[in-house]
Amino acid sequence: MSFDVAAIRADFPILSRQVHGKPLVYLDNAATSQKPQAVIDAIVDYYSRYNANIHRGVHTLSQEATDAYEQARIKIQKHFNIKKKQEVIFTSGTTHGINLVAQGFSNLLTSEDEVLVSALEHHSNIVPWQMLCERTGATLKVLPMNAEGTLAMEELEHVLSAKTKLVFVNHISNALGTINPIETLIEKAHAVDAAVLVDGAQACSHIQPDLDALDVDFYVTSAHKMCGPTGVGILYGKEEWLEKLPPYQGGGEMISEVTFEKTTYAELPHKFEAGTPNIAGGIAFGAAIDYLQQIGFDAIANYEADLLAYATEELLKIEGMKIYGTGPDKTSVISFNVGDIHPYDIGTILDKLGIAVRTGHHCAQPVMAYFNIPGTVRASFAFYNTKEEVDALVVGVRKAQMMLS
Ligand code: C6P
Repeated sequence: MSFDVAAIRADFPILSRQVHGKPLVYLDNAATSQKPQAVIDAIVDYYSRYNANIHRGVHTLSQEATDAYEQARIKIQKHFNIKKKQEVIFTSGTTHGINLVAQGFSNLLTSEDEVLVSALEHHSNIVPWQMLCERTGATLKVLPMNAEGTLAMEELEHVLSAKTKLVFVNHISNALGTINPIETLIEKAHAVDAAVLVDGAQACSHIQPDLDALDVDFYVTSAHKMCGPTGVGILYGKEEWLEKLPPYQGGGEMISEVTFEKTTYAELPHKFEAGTPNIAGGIAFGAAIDYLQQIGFDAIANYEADLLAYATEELLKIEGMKIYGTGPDKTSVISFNVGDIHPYDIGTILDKLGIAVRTGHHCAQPVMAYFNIPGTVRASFAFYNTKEEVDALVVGVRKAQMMLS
């Protein structure tokens, strides 16, 4: 069956709008994806028909809301091939998940320990660990990158040792699109008894990770990158780790019993889910997973690979085009500069043409520092983008180049 991109686009109401009088060409999918009608409907349905707090009420609405929310957890569990449903913790997104784990390790590290971060990380997967090191005295080591924008795996033996207690790496780099060799990193980290957290924020819209097969200790992602709503995501953690970590926040729903003398905590996953969660968001996350599964991740990967190859070829025809992130394994992200034109100027002209890209350091300043640039223009493609939109981008960049040179 061929990939019917026109039918898919019809599922996304926003894709038919105009920006500055031009059809929207949305190429900022790495920042956040657009939402299909099925996801929008799930949110409207919850608020119109069964809005209620969960896990608390005996009344029908509360039970319906609780069922829908817990069904979404099970959908997520199955999607990521997670062994136990209590290993799925709802969060507000990737940043929340990483901070939860980093905070949890505060009493598990000493000044003798080391933690290892990759050079390709988003600030969300650097700063919480730096804060952890400040609290514990542990040392932050960095696995360097190379000119292709891939990890310098040959350096691993110099930065990973018996002192390493934690390794954190993104599955896919948001700044460059590089797919990192997480299987190898997990295996090598486990060989020295270090736990691994993988930041899957950029991965889960392109591939379907099998977390059981990966044997990863923690995996975090955000629904909004996967056609779901903002303000919701998951932390997966192996049960033995989640049992070991203390609660992140205290409050309602995360307790078993409270007295003024002592509080005991709820079982997983509730121990980490204090307060009223983003109920509509969790339910709509489930709807987003249904939607993506119905399209199929093999179909998505094939279509996006084709789009990436076409866009790379066409953009490279532009004089002065420099693409950052040229490794063999990458997803549909193209980070580039043209001559010495500032990325912001290109982004502003593209916007006038209805084309949405991200410009700047993409919350990955160490990656930009490595290339000695202030930032890039980043075009990030989703399965609902088309070759015609790639052509519009290429025309737009040429126009910007003419105007700015
Ligand atoms: N990257 C981008 O334009 P949140 O904001 O918590 O949903 O995700 C943070 C985050 C963590 N790790 C990676 C690899 C990411 O790409 C992101 C979000 C967006 O690249 C917004 S900065």
